[in-house]
Amino acid sequence: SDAVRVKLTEAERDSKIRPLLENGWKMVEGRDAIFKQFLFKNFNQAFGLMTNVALQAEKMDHHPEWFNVYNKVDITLSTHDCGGLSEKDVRLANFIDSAAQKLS
Ligand code: HBI
Repeated sequence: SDAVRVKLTEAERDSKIRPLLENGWKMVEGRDAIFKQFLFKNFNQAFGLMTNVALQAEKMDHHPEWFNVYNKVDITLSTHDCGGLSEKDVRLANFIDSAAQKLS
């Protein structure tokens, strides 16, 4: 739906983005986006996260910008449809945190 692809308000950022920032996500400099680096024990766990997230992202039609080397996965989330953070980023970020917890 289009309703979840609109930029978050300040009040929504306080209730929905702040908890993510308290859980390891960072605001990206110069861009309305969030970033988190995930560190695993090995490549299998890192790629396990990417596999779970890829299938969910496709279902949501909301795709991460990401970079993997061995046991590390860097993930940036933003919504190009609105040029910033939307509810979709919140939902995907929470899915990613939960998937990462289950793996490690
Ligand atoms: N993924 N992160 C992200 N942001 C978007 O705005 C987006 C997407 N995946 C697909 C998508 N938009 C489609 O709605 C089209 O814009 C391709």
